Amino acid sequence: MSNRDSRASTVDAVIVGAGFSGLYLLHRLRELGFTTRVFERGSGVGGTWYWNRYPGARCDVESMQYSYSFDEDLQQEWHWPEKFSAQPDILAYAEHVAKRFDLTQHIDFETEVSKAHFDAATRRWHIETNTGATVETQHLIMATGCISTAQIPEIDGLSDYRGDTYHTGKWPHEKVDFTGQRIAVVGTGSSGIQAIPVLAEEAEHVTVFQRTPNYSIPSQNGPMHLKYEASWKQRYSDLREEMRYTGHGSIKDLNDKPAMSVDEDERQATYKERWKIGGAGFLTSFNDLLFSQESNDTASEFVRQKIRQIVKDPETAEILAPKTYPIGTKRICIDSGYFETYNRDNVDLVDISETSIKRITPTGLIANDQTYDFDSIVFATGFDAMTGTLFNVDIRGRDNLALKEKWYAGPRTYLGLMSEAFPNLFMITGPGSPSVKSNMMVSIEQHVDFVTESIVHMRDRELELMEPELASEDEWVDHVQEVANKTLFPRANSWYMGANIPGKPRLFMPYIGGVGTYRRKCEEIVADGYRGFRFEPKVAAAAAE
Ligand code: N01
Repeated sequence: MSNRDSRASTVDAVIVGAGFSGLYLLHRLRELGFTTRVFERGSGVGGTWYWNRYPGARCDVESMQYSYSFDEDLQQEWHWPEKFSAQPDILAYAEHVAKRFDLTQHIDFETEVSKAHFDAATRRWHIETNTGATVETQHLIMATGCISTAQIPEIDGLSDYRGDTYHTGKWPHEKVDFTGQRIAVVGTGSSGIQAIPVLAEEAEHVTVFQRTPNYSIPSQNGPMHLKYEASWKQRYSDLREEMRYTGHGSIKDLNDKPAMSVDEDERQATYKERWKIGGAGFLTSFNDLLFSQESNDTASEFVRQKIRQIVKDPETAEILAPKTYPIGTKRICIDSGYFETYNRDNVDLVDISETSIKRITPTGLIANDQTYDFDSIVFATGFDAMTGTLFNVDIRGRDNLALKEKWYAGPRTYLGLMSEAFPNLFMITGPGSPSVKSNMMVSIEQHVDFVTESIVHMRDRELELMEPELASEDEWVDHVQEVANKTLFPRANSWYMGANIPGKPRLFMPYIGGVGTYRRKCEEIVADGYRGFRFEPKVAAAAAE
């Protein structure tokens, strides 16, 4: 297909987003001979890694496991410089993939899809963008990511502030120089925890405003060991296959014992060893940390003790030590020298758990009845996760039903892939799938393969529409909650629960039953003739029957 054809106004599939989901989708669909349009709001590929350019941004899944598996040459040839990759290296990888598979020329950059309406008469989706482009498509695939709508809280006075403001998830492309500046950081989730140590190295003074403390485990990051890299590359295809059927889509050493089945000495020794290794594997120190409060308490206390040992000022250490929710039920953070940063003379911590920020002033902010002046404010305040980006597009299915309306009490999907009344609308890593509770690369590849194989299934059988049965969707929605309710996750006010966005329904959005379990379910459903989905033949083919 020529470059001009890819600007066609009628295509087989529209893909929204050119992150890792969109790129792989584009590659597969083009390989299979489908016509496509890809719309991307950024000026380049990479999705999350295009936007989150804040200082210290890094992936907390190991580099050898956070990459595509679909091309053997690609995975053999690519070299990751560090055990955990920094944002610029991951973005360079996304750009390399786009170039290597000749994808970039087929993407409309700086173009946001504003409307997507299903027309029952033509059985096509009608797409409109902010640039005025309109397209008719049979299939619409939302590859828009789960954490892509950045949130700056509505604080009084924000528009009057005369200094510079930043959000970690929408960081400028050019280097921001904080040298000599007094800066505020609001938010201590994964992004804040990664950015604060780096900002503290550069700025004259950093004041951190913390609403809820977070559990964080050191990454113990370092240069990639060439022997380690070679050991992965020798067995890459076997290891990738193993990853696909694990609990979280990555190979971690799960200790298959409950925490309380061993004595105190063994428990402490296990946590110490895991802390030394670093990374999210701390949560697999025992097999019941996310199910048993008693077991979880032992891990939570271990981390609190570590914080008390690292942070020299006991009052600061106590503010940093999380006590109101079980470890792991808000996304575990992985850091490089986070708690140590509070031993620096140029870093202060302000506890706003009881009071919140009262207002922003032209020169700073007021919190706890104290006035602070800042040259810049960095918001590390998170995202309207999983549904926010989908709702930013006016998506309407059968009978003009808005997705937002259908999901007013929480997302309703079958397998996190489709929603009834929205034929041929697919979501990559949508709510109700393992998505953010997994190694995203593994879940992305699985969903892209599922979607492209479904589209081929339809083409081969002259089917025109695919849609979940309402009963299957209802059953799946209940199942997602049932599985989550057996865990400790609902006990935290996390973005997994929608708790960070005022007015958002409170329910656990991802599927926590495990990446392998989920994958097997999908395989069984396909083997059983796409159980729970219904298809409609092409109108002409139907009439001929
Ligand atoms: O966002 P968050 P994030 N006043 O929502 C606080 C992925 N990620 O960007 O906890 C004051 O976790 C809020 O406080 P509270 C990863 O999946 C991955 O850090 O709601 N504070 C919290 O402290 C991650 O989970 C990587 O009480 C306010 C913070 O802002 C997800 O992205 C790196 C506030 C937001 O934390 C999101 O992480 C980075 C207010 N009005 C991100 N509103 C890696 O791979 C919010 N906060 C390593």
